Amino acid sequence: MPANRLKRQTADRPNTGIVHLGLGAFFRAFGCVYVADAMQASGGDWGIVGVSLRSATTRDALQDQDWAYTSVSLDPTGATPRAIEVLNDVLVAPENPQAVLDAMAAASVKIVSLTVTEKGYCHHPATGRLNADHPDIQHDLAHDVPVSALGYLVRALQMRRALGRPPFTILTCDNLPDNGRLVQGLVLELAGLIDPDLAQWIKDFGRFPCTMVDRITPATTADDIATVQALTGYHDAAPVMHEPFSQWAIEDDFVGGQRPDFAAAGAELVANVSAHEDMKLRMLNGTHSALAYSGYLAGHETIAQTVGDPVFGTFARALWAEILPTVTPPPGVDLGSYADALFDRYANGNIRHRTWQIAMDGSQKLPQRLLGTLRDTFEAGQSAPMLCLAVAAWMRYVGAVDESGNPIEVKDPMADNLAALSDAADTPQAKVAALLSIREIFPADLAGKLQDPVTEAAEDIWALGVRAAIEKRTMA
Ligand code: CS2
Repeated sequence: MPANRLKRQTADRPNTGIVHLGLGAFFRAFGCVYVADAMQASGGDWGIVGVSLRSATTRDALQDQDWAYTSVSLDPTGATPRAIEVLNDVLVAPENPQAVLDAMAAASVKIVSLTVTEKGYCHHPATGRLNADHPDIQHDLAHDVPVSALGYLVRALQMRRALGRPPFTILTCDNLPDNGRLVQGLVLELAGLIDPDLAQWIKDFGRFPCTMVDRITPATTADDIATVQALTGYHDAAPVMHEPFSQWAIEDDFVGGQRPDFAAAGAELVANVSAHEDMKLRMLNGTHSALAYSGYLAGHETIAQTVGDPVFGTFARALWAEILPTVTPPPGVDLGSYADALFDRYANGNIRHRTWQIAMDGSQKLPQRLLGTLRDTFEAGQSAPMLCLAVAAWMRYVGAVDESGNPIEVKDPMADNLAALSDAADTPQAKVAALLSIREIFPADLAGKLQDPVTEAAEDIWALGVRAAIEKRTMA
């Protein structure tokens, strides 16, 4: 271990009030920072136990640092590091699932928060219903010791009920519409299959606030570790790099009203978060995905490089022009200014957010990022050539060969199925028809409306390349 290894400085260690499932870079750059700020402002026992549902990497990196790490805010001209000391432990679920359940059932724990990504909810993206055939759900129905995030939630709530303890609040921080309602429905569905009385108890006493989370946080790289060493003089094996911007809107609905003083940390506590959520999912995540597929195909490695290419910069603006009419702004927000601010955030050249990273899991992301917007646009009698081009770019991308003929490593739970459907079809038109037939992503009525405009875009992408296909539309 390097002599100058980062170590926790504060002896004071609040009790654990939060267990977080899915401790990736995003939550360490976001939720942990808010909780640290809330405790600094108002105190409280809100120490966090992080849980990795798969790999031991984060635990292995952080344990020699006594769970401290550096959060680095990157603006276009510089970097500001800050030590975060809010984690009390990191557990690796597959190594010791019972330890995770015990942590979640502890009397001091009031909140279980989650960032498990879209696919971690084991649901059908098009309907929001539980995918009871999912292998992890099948496993969790057959065994007391779970593997899925939903399984952990339900089994830990079962333990709490048996122990006479109140449920914890389930605080989802994933980019899904009505994320609290969604996880509530899924937890109740799974609990109902295990024990209907348990489901009723969760329904009566559980709380599932919806949230809108926002901070661009690329995956940490080896270069970032070297940057932090140069900045701070110490070695941190797992820093997190993020933009300065941060926004958290949370429905103020917690079991017994118990939560950190999030408002003191700058979060917005609201009665209903859906306007914030729609705006962010459609305007940020929707354009992020559109730029990720098209930018990747055109050879751009990061979002900053993509929007720095004038054709794609214009594409981003043209996408917002289509998206804006479908969004109801949250009180006091001007959507034009919001789009301008997004553009500046994307253009921040110190943030190396890879198009390949954002392109992951498109089958789980498209419905809430692009397809809801398209549905509303068609219902209003309008067309949306840019959004249709984005869907076509995703179709080109999941064929797993880029425009120079190189293979693409497509990360998606449906990757094999997507590639097989694409490969079996000879023409762009046939590929579009085959992919639109996936009902888990495209409901039949929407698929019908997408057929012609997406085919038109696909024909141009396959014939001219994505960049020229965009140019043809934005110059028209
Ligand atoms: C991105 C998001 O990876 C992705 O799909 O669109 O992680 C995005 O950076 C965050 O939602 C920003 O808050």
